[in-house]
Amino acid sequence: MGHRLKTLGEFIIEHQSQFKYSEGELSRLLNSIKLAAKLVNHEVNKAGLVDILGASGDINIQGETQQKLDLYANNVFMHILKKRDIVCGVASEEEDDFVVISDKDGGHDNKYVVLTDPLDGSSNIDVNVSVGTIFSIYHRVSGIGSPVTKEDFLQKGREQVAAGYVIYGTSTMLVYTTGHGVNGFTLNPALGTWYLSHPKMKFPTGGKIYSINEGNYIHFPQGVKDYLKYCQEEEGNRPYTSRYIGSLVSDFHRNMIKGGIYIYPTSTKAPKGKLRLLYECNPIAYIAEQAGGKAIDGFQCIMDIEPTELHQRVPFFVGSKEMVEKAEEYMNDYPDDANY
Ligand code: AHM
Ligand code: MG
Repeated sequence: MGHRLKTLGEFIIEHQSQFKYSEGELSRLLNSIKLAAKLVNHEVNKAGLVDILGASGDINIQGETQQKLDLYANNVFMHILKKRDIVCGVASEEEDDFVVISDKDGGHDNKYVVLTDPLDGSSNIDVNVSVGTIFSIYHRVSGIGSPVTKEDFLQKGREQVAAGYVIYGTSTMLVYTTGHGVNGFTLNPALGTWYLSHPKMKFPTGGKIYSINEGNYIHFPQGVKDYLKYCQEEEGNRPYTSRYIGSLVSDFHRNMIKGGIYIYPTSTKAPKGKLRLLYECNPIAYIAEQAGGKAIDGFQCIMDIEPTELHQRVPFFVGSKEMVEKAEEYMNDYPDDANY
């Protein structure tokens, strides 16, 4: 018999000691995330079958119509995170404000906060295209024994103790880091077990994929336009290949495996970009750096940005280090664009 594949549960236990501050809580927290991911996966896979599809009609704080599955995923993650005696508060892209876990639920004595985009790219569900869950975990800065505060959530990405995403794709994967590299686990849906399928994930060198919504070209900053021209030039290993799913987790995941850059810049339509610093960019940036890549807002590292509000947006350039650095060079030709 060949060697047996390692499961996520085994992996978490083996690497328990690498978690900063943790006395086993982070392992339990990851265990609860893998359970929530399975529930969401099950529901996402049924999306074409049941009448859960389509807009639920509610508008979220950013004025976007929420899809029913967004709400479902949000509820699952909220519920599972509340009930584990680990988390003192949760902030979600789908909630207007952060959620305090009450003293009754033991929340005041818990050490961690979780920030999540429970179902990113949900406009893709109706058309059977991959979506994802993104999560980010911090140690609280406020004192144990008190309710969670906004400051616990407004920490720089550098302070993350773990981050990851689930991709509901042709197969379902959970990819995460605790600051000791990036590992990817694939779900065997028949058994409900996650197996270590992608150990120590790293961006390959010599990436050739660029991912950007080029329909917005006319609204892009000049540095981005110049970089796109560079991507399309005939020279060395260029022109690059353009690939854009419109689902951050999927675009990022492919680029990490094949080598590439994802860009969601500022534009005259979205002067601060579209993606959210806390729920989307920081966790993806942490994974990118841990996989040897880089993530910037065009000028500075995403994880060095001091957050000022929960739903803050930032321009986002993430992927293979040398590609992001090349884009950064072009951005630096227009230093005024750093003041977005
Ligand atoms: P969402 O959080 O409302 O789903 O928006 C985020 C998504 C990303 O997954 C994706 O990369 C981007 O929005 C696509 O935006 P656009 O359609 O403007 O290209
Ligand atoms: Mg999102």
